[in-house]
Amino acid sequence: MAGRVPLSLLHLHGYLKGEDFRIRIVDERTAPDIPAFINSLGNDVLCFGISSFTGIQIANGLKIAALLKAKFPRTPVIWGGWHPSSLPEQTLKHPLVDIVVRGPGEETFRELLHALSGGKPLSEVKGISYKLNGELFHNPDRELTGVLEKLRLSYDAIDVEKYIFKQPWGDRSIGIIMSLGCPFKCGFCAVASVYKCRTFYRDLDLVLEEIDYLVDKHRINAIIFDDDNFFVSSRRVREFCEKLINKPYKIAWDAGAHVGLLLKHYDDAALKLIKDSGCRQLYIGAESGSDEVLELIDKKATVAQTLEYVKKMKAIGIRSFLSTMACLPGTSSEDIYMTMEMLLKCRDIDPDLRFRLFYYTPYPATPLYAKALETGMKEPKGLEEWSQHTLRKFKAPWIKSSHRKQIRYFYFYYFPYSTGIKHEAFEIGLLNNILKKLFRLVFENILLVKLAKWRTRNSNYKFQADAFFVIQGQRLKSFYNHAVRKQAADLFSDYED
Ligand code: B12
Ligand code: SF4
Repeated sequence: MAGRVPLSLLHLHGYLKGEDFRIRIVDERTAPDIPAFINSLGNDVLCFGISSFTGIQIANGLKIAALLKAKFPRTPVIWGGWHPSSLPEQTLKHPLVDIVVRGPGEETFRELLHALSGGKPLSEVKGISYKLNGELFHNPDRELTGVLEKLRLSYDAIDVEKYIFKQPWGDRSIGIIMSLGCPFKCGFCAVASVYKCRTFYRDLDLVLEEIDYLVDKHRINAIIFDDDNFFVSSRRVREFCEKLINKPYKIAWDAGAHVGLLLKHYDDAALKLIKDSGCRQLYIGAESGSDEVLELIDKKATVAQTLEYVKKMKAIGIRSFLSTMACLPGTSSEDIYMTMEMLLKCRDIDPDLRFRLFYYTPYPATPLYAKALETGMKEPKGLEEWSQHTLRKFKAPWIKSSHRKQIRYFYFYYFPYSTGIKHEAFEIGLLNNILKKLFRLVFENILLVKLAKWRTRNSNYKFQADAFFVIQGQRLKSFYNHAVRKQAADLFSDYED
């Protein structure tokens, strides 16, 4: 499985259907040989486009841009997506970048293609930054418009089969979106920088047609909605659920919500409808077990609401998923313990609940970014340095190694061992059977389970030799999976020092 469908590119391709341009999507995750592909291209290419988040995608984008520039030095290389949109000036300074498309790209890219083919000067294309004779120019922003509404995505431009993945409730799952943007502006999140706290919807019937197509053509049986905040409009969600229930097929789905908004606008009847239409999991950004931290990140939600949400989901029969984060600048180790306590309380309400506990990673164009810089984060100086800015590699100066250790212990030992369920962390990296049994006997035995239960019941995290021992086991497993089984880096390596 390659990862999520490249929605950015399907949007651009879909929007440009009917225009007089031939567009090819090449996904570095699925293309077998990009250098060979580049070599096969003739001299009639108008431009190249590269899409990138902040992080590792930049490194791969730069490698590809270098190959393109080597063969086609005069063909413009256009960068779009979250990283170039967040830092257009710095991005544009890189020699492998000629033009940056800022924010939603559909109309900007269309006009840009016309401009490049001689229609009008670059200075007239809103929403781009570009280089001319070594000078940098930033055109005015493009207004946000409703291009999304009637957009049909070009699934025929990619090999959809490569993006189908397994979920517990469907072995042929795919990610799609119904809307983009969100009314909130949480401190760590970049969404408001582009969508200005507005939400843009796709036409419901077109989305349902898209689902029909994916079910008919690709036997999709589960959908993950990648919307920023799927539940913003309760009227649309109700309509969607009613229409889905009336389909001749059954499809499972999951989506993300803001907890305050969900509790306010969805009563039990609405939640039941959501459940009946196939919703299996509903995830929220619970973020922290400390109301003070929630205020610091402007979450507009409380710890009590998180507990209430888990209770409601349990009663209705939808699985809760909590995304949490720790180690924000200016917070203390006490906050980590409060988040641990909150997760354990939620687990007491619903033992089947799932969660992730991330270290906070600052992103440009987010409200908390300035605080991160003030607190000692060294700003990456260019694209190469930004490509190392990932959950795994970024080491915030304010995160002590004792904090990292505590999170590791909780995530890989205290929580899963005391729950007795298969935590996400243990669903990865399979050793073969004998090794697995041996591993379980040494590192997952009943004594450790009892100790984990005792510690979490009594909130006693002193003298953590047992945790240290369990983590060595995880380290061993992770090492074995990389070195012997040649697997890609696993979840455990995200939490290594
Ligand atoms: C779905 C999603 C995921 C999915 C799938 C990601 C994927 N690889 O496709 C998962 C869950 C895996 C994920 C993971 C992460 N995500 Co995420 N994710 C999203 C989400 C909600 C939707 C992405 C999407 O499909 N958008 C829809 C498309 C149509 O919009 P778009 O990508 O912006 O593309 C448009 C424009 O940018 C532009 N454009 C884009 N590329 C190009 C290229 C050219 C040439 C042109 C002209 C234009 C152009 O035109 C497009 C059409 O309008 C976004 C928020 C958002 N609203 O986009 C966050 C978001 C992108 N994620 C974010 C983050 C931080 C992460 C993680 C690092 C989180 C973590 N702690 O692990 C990881 C790392 C992912 C990685 N390195 O690949 C941040 C990124 C910030 C940044 N500066 O990069 C965002 C913005 C959310 C946030 N909270 O701020 N994510
Ligand atoms: S609710 Fe989610 S999408 Fe909306 S601003 Fe907060 S983190 Fe971002």
